[in-house]
Amino acid sequence: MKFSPQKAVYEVTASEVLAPGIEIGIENGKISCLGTSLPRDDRTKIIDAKGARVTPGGVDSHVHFAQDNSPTGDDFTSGSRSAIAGGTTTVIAFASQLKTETSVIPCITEYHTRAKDKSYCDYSFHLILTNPTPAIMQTEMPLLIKQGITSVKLYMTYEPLKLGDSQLLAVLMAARALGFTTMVHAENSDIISLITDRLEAAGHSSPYFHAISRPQIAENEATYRIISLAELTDTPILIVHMSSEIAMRHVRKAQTRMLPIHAETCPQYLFLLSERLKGTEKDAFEGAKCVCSPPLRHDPKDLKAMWRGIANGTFTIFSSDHAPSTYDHAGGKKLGLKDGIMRYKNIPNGVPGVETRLPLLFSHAGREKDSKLSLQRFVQLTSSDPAKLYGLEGTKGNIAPGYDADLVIWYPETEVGEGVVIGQKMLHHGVDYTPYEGMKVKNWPRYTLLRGKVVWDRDGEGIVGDVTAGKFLKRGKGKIVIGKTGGEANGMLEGERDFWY
Ligand code: DUC
Ligand code: ZN
Ligand code: ZN
Ligand code: ZN
Repeated sequence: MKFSPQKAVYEVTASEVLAPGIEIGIENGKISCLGTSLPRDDRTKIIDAKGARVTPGGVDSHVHFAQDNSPTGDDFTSGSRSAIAGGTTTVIAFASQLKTETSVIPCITEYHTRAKDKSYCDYSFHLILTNPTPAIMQTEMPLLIKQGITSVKLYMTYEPLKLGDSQLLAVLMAARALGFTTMVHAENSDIISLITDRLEAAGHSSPYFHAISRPQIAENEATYRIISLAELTDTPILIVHMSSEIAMRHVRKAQTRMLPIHAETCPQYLFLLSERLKGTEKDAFEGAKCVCSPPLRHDPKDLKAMWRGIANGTFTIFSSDHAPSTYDHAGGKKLGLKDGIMRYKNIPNGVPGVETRLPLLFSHAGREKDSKLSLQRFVQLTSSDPAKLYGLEGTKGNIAPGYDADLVIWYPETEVGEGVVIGQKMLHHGVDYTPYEGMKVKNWPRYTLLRGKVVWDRDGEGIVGDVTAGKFLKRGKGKIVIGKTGGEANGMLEGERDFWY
């Protein structure tokens, strides 16, 4: 399908903001106006979206593409292709510093090379900081911010990545001074090591024991600790990929005190349980397909708790944490299977999900009795709030004049009929499985538009976008979505902080 670059009008009957019958006018890739009976001429291309829902293009602010530590996973081409087929038009991937690197500039340059002219959707990077030296924090971070890289991810676990409390504090102090956004992987490293060593000694090493080795208490402790450090330094944070209620409660309590503590969860923690790690009768190692961290939890109650956080606002972001490795490949998940012996410790962590993220959640959004969240909440979690938190407000995540015309048009429900059954065969990622095989969703994006151009046409040719179309997004500083800085921290006297702050 081709569009005149000059002007296009899309009739829609509903979106998160629009009344039925409102048209969306698009010029030069941007939304130019919303209204009824918009002017049109013979160059105008029209999509009739009567009866459909139109939502802003998905912003997936947590994906791992072309990262060194998942060599059999997706690169920018396969990952972004998968993104647009599932309604996501912006991804924020990671550029990962090695512990031995004393400058992050070469790392950023390298990741730009991996993405440039190789992406179907727009993209940016978060920097994974594993060695936050004073020089990097004082000299290089301001430079990166100028270049539009305004967020970092910190790990509290994994030997090659983790930071100690003094390093976490140093980054938080720099974040407060410079205004970048800090994401944190919160799990207690020593708890995991202790259990892992003891499981190994007892001969428990199949994929299921991955979940046993990372109990909720490990997430709970690290979550409370990083919230305390953020509170002390009065710095906003986002805790990524949360999986357990006990940890989520710390977030909720902090938010109630108006602290800027944000949290993210992912599809795997809403839909999958640890029993999946046991694999199949035919092949116990199949459980490796569902190894991710934090791990899948044991009880349906755990899933329910995450759904509560989705609906009640505890979570600011619903991302995919798309971090797959190929299953049937010696260098992928099969690293955990050697000479017939399963060793979960060696299975790369992470599942695919960039393409299924929106359809899975959209299926539960609406006004029906069994809906778990409203359509507006769906848009906040998957598009508008990640755009705000990571400095893309004004460009991405909204259907309003001036914003990029990134849109998803969903089938009118009457046309979907029986819905869509998810299967590896229909997906566009580069890996060889989906953990959602056989799961039914109500809808699938009919069209995805990136800056006014159709890039995904489900009933037509499928992927119709251009692999060089994705642009690097120079992001501004993120906006706090929940709480505020300057709040009164627990356990500190008023004014006490002023002596050193
Ligand atoms: N953390 C992530 O963010 N993704 C995959 C694995 C992990 O530990
Ligand atoms: Zn590097
Ligand atoms: Zn992580
Ligand atoms: Zn991740």
